[in-house]
Order: sequence, then C-alpha cells, then structure tokens
Amino acid sequence: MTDQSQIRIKAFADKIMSAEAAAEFIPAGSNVGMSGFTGSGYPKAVPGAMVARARDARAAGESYAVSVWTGASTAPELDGAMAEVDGVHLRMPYQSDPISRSKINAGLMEYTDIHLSHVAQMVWEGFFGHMDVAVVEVAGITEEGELIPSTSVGNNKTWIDQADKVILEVNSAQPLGLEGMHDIYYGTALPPNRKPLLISKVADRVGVPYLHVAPEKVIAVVETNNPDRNTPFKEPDADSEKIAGHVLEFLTHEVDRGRLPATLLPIQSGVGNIANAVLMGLDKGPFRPLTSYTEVIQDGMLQMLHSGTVSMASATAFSLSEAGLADLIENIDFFRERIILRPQEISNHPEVIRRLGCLAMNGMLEADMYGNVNSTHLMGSSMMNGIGGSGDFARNAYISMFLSPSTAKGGKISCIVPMASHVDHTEHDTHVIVTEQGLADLRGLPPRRRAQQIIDHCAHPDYRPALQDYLDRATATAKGKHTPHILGEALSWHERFLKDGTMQPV
Ligand code: 0RQ
Repeated sequence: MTDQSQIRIKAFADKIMSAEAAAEFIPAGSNVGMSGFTGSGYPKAVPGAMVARARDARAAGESYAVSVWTGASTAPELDGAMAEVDGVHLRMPYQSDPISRSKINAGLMEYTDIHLSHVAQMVWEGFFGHMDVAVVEVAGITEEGELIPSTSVGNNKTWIDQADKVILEVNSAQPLGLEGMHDIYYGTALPPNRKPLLISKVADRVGVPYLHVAPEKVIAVVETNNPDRNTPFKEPDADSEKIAGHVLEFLTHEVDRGRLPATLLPIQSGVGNIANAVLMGLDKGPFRPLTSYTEVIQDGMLQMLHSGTVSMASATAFSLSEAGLADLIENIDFFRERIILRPQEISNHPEVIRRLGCLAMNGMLEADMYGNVNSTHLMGSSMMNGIGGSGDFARNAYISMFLSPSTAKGGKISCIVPMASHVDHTEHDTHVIVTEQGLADLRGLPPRRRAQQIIDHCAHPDYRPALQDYLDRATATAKGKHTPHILGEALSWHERFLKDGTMQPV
C-alpha cells in the first residue's frame, strides 16, 4: 500500500477508502472529469469500480453510464473497459481506444472531438454542463494539502476547480521525485480578463509546482500502486526512417538558407513510430542544443536529453515504454532539471506556440493535392482518434509539417487523394507534407503549383498518374478557376475503396 510519505497531510486520513466506496459517490448521469493523458496519470482503481457498477446495473436490467472528460487518451482499463459495458454516455476531448472507437462509430457513444487547448475554456463556459465529480490521480499530497501531480497534468487543474466533489487516487507507483517538475499556471481567465502568458523560452516557469484543492471538496482518497499503461517502444520501420531523413534534409536546408537558427526552434512532435524516427534522426543530426515545446514526452525525448541533443523540454504528459519509465524513475533528479509539465491549455497555447515559433510535426490520415489534411476521419465518416493537439500546433507553428506513409492498408489506400474526405487542417495551415516518397514545401505556392509539388514529391508512384490525370482534367474543365476540381469525381477514390476494397482502379 501507499508509503506514508505519499499522503503527508493528516486531515485526509479519514477520507481514505476503497475504490468501490468512492465509486458510490458517482451516480449514473454524472459529468466526471478524469485525469489522464496519452496513457499516463489516469485513475487506476475508481474506473474499475464504476465498470463493476455498470455490469451490475446491466444484470439488473438497468444502466449505469456517465460522461467522461479527460486530458486526452487513457488506457484499456479506463476507456476500453468503460466503453465495453456501455458505461460512457459522452466522451471528450480525445480517445484512441479500439472499443471506444467502435462504440462511437456504432452510434452507441457520443464523442466531442476538441482542440486540446480549448477544453478548459469550453468547460468554464459551461458547454458540457456542470462537472459533478473529478477523479484525479496524484503522486502525493503534501503536509499543507497541496497535490503533487503525476506523470500527466492535462486538465487536472480545471477539473479540480470546476467539480463539486473531488476523489483523489494517490498512486505510490508514481515517482515522488516528480515533485517540482510541474508548472501549474493559475492565471488563466476568460476574456476580457486575459493577460499575456509570460513564456518566452521553453524553460520559463510561470506557475507553481502543485495543484490546489479546497480540502472540503475532497470526498475520498483511494490508495493505489499500479504503473501507467506502458506503450511498447517500436524501432522505426523503413518508411518512418525515410520520412525522418526527408525532414532532416529539409531542416538542414532551412538552416543553410538562414531561415532557421542552427539550434532550430522548439520542436513539437506527435506520438508514434514516425515521430520517434524523427527524434532519433535529430539525435544523430548536427543541430544542438535543441529545445522542445510539445505535448507528450516519449522515450526518444528522454534519450535526447541524456545525449545533450535537447537541453530542455516542456509538455503536458509522458508516454513511455516500460524501459522509458524505469529510466525516468532512476534519473528523476536529472530529468526534473530539464523537463517541465504544464496544464494542456498552456502546453498547447496558441500564444506561446506562435511566440516560440514551434516546428510542428504531426501525423495525418490523408492530404488532398491542395494540402488540406484529414487527421481524424476514415473515409469521411468514421472517427479514428481525434484532432488532439495537432490543430493547436499546426495553426500556430512557425513551420507546420504533416507526415505519413504515402499509402495505407498494403497500398490499397492512397494517403494523397484528389479531395480530402474530411478536413481538420486547411491548406492554409499546412506548410510542408512529407511521405516516404519525399517532401513538398508548399509555402508561398498557389493551389495548382501546390498540387504539382504534392503529386511529384509525396504521392506513391502507383497513384501518381491518376492524380496527375485528375489535376490535368480538372484544370482543363475548370478553366480560370482557382482550385480546380471535378466535383462529381473528387471523392470517387473513397467511394471505390468502400465498394471494392481498394482505391486502385480495378
Ligand atoms: O491502421 O494499423 O489498422 O493498419 O490508420 O496509421 O500510419 O500507423 O499512423 O499511428 O501515426 O496515426 C493521423 C491516426 C496517424 C494519428 C493518425 C490507418 C493505418 C493504420 C494508423 P492499421 P499509421 P499513426 C499529438 C498530436 C491526430 C492527433 C494528433 C492521429 C492507422 O497521428 O491520431 O496528431 N493524429 N495529435 O492503416 C484509412 C487512410 C489511412 C488509414 C492510415 N488514409 N485511410 N486508414 N490509415 N491512413 C498527440 C496528441 O494529441 C495526444
């Protein structure tokens, strides 16, 4: 059970109870704010007890469902398990769980997909109704009753402020050495009372290391000892390495042209295989010391801090493999000097991203030949994960890059299409597109020249002739039009995939 030093305040001792007893405080229909971001810092015990309640309710011919608001994605034992028992009425703002995804796409769960920097503001404004309960995992509680945040901050500050009642999970698997790494900013407000956010360097701190909670709001403290979901680290595949190579060549070119300093500008990278490959490439590259103003810290970033390639990194959460977590714990004093975890409305804040001039690198599902990017919807209608922080960064970055293999599903899908089946990032927010085939720098180009760059440099050779043919015919038939399309044909590639299982003409 929890080490004595995790809960240092005596006043909370009589609030310690089981997860089952705590879950009794959450009636069906509640709006519940939970901690958790990319598999770290999510509550490990109370959601399980809620799942059991949902199962019991179902057996009795009743239902038990709540709305679940988080920072971002959590883990199978929260998102997956609750979705499985139909325990989630509305989910926001991001998920990446297969069961949750299938319930959303079957119309059995409502989902609101929101820019991660907007969530706190929308909750203050009341668009989701009132938050009844917050269930927040912390690393510990100080003598003064201050909360030591965990491996993720996400929306925890807002949840604790907004909820009527707070349930704390104190997880002794969370390293206590995290104390002092966080920077919780309490100055956010709605207009017209907003003030400039005084972050002009990645290392700037503007807040305090703790989350505040009014003691009378705390209705339960649950002790746990479970590690975060560990995402296994995958060695980059050949396509990811090619994509990373194109990005490095591009950055070198930008430095040579004098458009970027030799230490680049703060990097933001999404999660996954390609992002890790880019980080590994940068680690071997000539640029240092780099900084990173990003959303999530993966294994690759810890490695770059060790090697000195990165001197300082700011994010809202970790997303580590088992080995990465062990490294963090073992070297926590080293990392505390070099990592800052902030609330997600600050890690993803447009004002800061624009001021620092972040270099944004995010994944995509597809881009159309004019540069509109779809990050969220499969074949126009089915939700994949959500926009996450990609829009916060892409819209405000100094250079906004979208990275993807040129095809998916063994070549049956082209990720470069005549018209995107859904648009999350418009052509105006897409500066550079990179696939394993090459890189298209779209800055300054009008639509038809953008299309030619994307077809020539990013499309897979199997699809290049058909894209060129479409562009040529659209240009011929839409003479004088700015962004030529043949509307009746623009989405025919997607229709063909849905009908024949491939975008290739059969
Ligand atoms: O499915 O594994 O079943 O084959 O989509 O594709 O290539 O492995 O790419 O894991 O990097 O995910 C956009 C989803 C890319 C992600 C997206 C299929 C493909 C595969 C995954 P299979 P890959 P990734 C910071 C920034 C939004 C949030 C974001 C994402 C699966 O990057 O969620 O950027 N982004 N956050 O086969 C149909 C296509 C497809 C396709 C790929 N065109 N049509 N299926 N796939 N292209 C992090 C946070 O905000 C938390």
